[in-house]
Amino acid sequence: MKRIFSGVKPSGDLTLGNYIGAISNFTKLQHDYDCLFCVVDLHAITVPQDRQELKKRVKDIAALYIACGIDPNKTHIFVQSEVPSHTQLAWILECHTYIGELNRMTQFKDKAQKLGTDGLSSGLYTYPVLMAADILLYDADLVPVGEDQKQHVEITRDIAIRFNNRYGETFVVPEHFIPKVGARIMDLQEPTKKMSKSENDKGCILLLDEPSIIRKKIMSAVTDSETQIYYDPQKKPGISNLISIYAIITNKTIDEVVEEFKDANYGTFKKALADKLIERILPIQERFKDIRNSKELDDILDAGRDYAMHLATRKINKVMKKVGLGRH
Ligand code: AQP
Repeated sequence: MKRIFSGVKPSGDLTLGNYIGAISNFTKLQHDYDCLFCVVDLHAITVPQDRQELKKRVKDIAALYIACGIDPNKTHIFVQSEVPSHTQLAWILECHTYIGELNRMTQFKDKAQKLGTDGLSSGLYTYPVLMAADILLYDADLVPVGEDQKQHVEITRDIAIRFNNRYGETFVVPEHFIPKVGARIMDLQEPTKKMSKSENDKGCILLLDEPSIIRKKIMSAVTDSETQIYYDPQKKPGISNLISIYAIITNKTIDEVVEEFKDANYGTFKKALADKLIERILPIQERFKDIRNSKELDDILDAGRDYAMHLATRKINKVMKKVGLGRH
C-alpha cells in the first residue's frame, strides 16, 4: 500500500487555511493509503514558543485531526519530537543539502524580509531539511500540502534523488498533492496575503472560533468597490477567496458558486457563506470537546508513536550504514 506523510505545526491555533489546504484532504485520502499524520512540534520551535502553550497546542492539533474526520483506526497520528530519528536524519540530510538551495526557499526569504535576519534562528533557515527528513524517513509516496509548502516538497525530492545517486536506492522520491481549489486560502482582511495561524487576527478564521466570531469575520471580510460576484483572483482577490471557501465547504465548483450568486449582493453571499461555514465547523468543535481531554487521545498518540518509531528506526539504521556512521 502506498504511503502518505503530512504534518501541521503547533505554532498557533488551526486556521480554516490549514483545514482546507491540508486536513480536509487528509480525510479524503486516508482510505487509500497508509497514512502518517504528524504534529510537527520541532518545526514550531523555529520561532520562539511559550512552553505551556506549545504543550497544549500539540494535543489540540492531534484532537482536531480526529475531530476533522481523520480516523485513528485507519491512520497513525503521532508527535514528531517523540520519534528522535527525525532530527537524526535531518542532520545527515543537512550535510547533503547546499546552502544555495536553502537560499532559494521563498518562505524563509519572506520571513527574513519581514523580520530581518538578526533575530531569526538557523532552525528556521534549515527547516526545509527537517521537513525532508520527516517525509523520507517513512518512504512516503505522497505529501498532501497547501501551495505554500510546494517548494519544500520539491527540495525533498532533490535531496532524495541526490542521496540515492550517491549511496544507491535508499529513499522513495515523493510527490506532492496540492488541491486544485483551496491550496492557498487568503487572509480575509488582506486577501493578497496567505491566511496564517501565527498572524491570527480578524483576517484569520480559527477552527475553534465561536460561531458569532466566524460570522463577524466573514461579514467584515475585505472585498472591492464593484457589486458583481465573479471569480478573478487578480482583480477581485477578496471575493475570489470567499468563492473558493464556499466552493470547498459545499463541495461545488467555482462556476457553480458563481452561477448560484450571480444576482446576489456581497452581503447576501457573505451571509450564506457564514451559515455554511458554521454548519461545517460546529460538529468539528463538538467532537473536539469530546476527544481533547480523553484518555483515548493519549492512547492514539502512543500507538502512532510506536508505529512511526518502528518504521523510522529501520530507515535511520539503513541510512547510517550507507553513509558509514557508527560501528556496525
Ligand atoms: N492559507 C492556507 N491555505 C491553504 N493551505 C494552507 N496551509 C497553511 N496555511 C494555508 C497548509 O496547512 C498545512 C500545515 O501548515 P503548517 O502548520 O506546516 O504551517 P504553514 O504552512 O507555515 O502554515 P501557517 O498556518 O501559515 O503557519 P505559521 O503562521 O506558523 O507559519 C500545510 O500543508 C500548509 O501548506
